[in-house]
Amino acid sequence: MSNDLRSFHQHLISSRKVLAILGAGLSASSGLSTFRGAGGLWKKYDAVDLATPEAFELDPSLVWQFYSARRKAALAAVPHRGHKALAKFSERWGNRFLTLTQNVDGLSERACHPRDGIVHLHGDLFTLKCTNFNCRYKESGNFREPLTPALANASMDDNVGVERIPESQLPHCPQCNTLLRPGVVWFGESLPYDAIFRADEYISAGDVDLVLVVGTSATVWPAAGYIEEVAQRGGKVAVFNIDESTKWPDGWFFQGDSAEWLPKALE
Ligand code: BJW
Repeated sequence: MSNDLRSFHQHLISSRKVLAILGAGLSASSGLSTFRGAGGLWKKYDAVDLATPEAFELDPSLVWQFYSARRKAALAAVPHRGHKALAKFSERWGNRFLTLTQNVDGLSERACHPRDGIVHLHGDLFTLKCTNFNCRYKESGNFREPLTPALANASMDDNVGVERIPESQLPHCPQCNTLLRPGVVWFGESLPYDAIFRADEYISAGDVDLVLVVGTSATVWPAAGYIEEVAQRGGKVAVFNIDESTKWPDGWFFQGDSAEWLPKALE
């Protein structure tokens, strides 16, 4: 794989359409943890193990503290030059650029990424959903901190412990008083229908000539599948990642911090 910016730029400017797939590594330089590898632990728990319906069912207190700590960390974080470069590129390219983000931290929005140019595959931290299937209450853009007084101590700090919070003191639905959950997509759950629809519609036209793969281990489906799909249809792949160990389809590999590389690549 090449790290030649000149040949990358030549391909970029001649591309009919461009896709970006974003992962947790994009926000690492804003101080947010990744899921796997060195950044993937919260206290003594594996972050991936907490992102499941089973974990929430078993211990909603633990999982709510994990998500509360991440809401706080995301609110305190600031989007960096990489988020901004993607946002500006989206403004310039309009409907010839689509970003599929796996991130739930809201940093792309805070970098002024055009709303119709970004699709949230895995939901977001600031949406709450009722766990009562018959209720269907959903609240977006809830930045209240803490969500309940009992969650005030939830923290990313390893030295701050995890408390056993009674279920009655966790967030509850204002309509039916059932337990609320974070509006994110956990393993085994379907992605939002409109997100899948937009991704499929954009890619299946067959004219995506380039996919930017930013800060993701590309281990989670269907997000990882979109990279392969573009490559199979003849599009090139440009990877922005600090770790070179993953095998990628042929294209460009810009090793290092995506906050450093993206402005050079896209501005
Ligand atoms: C840097 C950096 C810097 C660090 N600069 N880089 C087909 C085949 C096999 C399995 C499946 C399949 N289809 C579906 C499945 C099952 C499952 C799945 O994919 N399993 C795999 C583990 C195999 N998928 C699902 O269940 C999905 N649902 C679904 O498909 O429904 C239908 C269905 C269900 C079941 C069976 C079949 C069909 C849902 C997936 C939901 C994922 N949810 C999470 C949690 C979201 C909420 C939250 O944030 O808490 O999403 S899990 C977690 O992983 C999170 C992330 O978005 C996602 C991806 O992680 P990401 O972003 O790549 O982070 P990391 O940590 O893995 O990587 C960071 C990278 O950054 C690293 O490479 C670093 O090197 C790099 N980096 N600093 C640049 N400064």
